[in-house]
Amino acid sequence: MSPRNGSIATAMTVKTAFAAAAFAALVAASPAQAHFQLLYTPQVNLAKPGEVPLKMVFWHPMENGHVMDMGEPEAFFLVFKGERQDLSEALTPITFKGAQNEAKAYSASVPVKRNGDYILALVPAPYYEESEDIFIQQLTKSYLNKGGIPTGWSEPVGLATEIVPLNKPTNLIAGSSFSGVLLSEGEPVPGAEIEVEYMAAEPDMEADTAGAATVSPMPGGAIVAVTDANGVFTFGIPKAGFWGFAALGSGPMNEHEGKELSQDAVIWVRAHDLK
Ligand SMILES: [Cu+2]
Repeated sequence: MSPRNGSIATAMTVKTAFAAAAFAALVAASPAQAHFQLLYTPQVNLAKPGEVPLKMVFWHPMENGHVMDMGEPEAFFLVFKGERQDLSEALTPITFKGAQNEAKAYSASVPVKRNGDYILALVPAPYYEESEDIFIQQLTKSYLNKGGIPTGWSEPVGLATEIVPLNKPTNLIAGSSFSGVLLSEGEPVPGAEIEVEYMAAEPDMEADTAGAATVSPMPGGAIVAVTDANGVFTFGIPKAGFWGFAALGSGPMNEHEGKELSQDAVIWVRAHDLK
């Protein structure tokens, strides 16, 4: 709109609104709020056999922020009692709607029959982050358990980089702590930064969208822990819900299509209130 077609005051108001929207988008995309690849289902402790619905979204889940387009994943599988089962056929493209935008994401339905731990792993396609001129690939794990029987949640699944839990990842208590060991090509990574994020806006499994965030991002930016000499980090879990831990650039691959690649390790764990 130009001032000739309306009052100068109207034009100014429109301009101010545009500037505010642009600023909001800039803030949302700032690296202070971490991107996290989701591999999500609301119910991780299962009593009965059945099909478990999963959502894979590349997102800023702590503030229901900007959603990024996912390409076709390179791999999607589960490990049950040491046996790897390919799930790539189960991937279905969806559109996920965040508070600010919508983007390409994936859903899947995974059959769970026997008791034990199911380790889910997703190797997404590298994502091009224009603001940083780099590719990001977050190798992501999450966990299901059926029947309360432990059968190997503490085992690595052989990703190029991964976080291996040292506490049962489906059964943490809010107020206790979570420890993990960061591996790159199977070896512990000392001195690595681990970003921590709370899933404040849990996806709606029917609508492929999310409600308002239940908590605010931290005023000081990302929550960070650092791995010790043995590649181990620990974080006190203050609240029930899903917690994500991401090691940035811990993987062996550092280039994709001639540009820098950040190959990250992400793990999601579930904390419950002690009632
Ligand atoms: Cu981001």
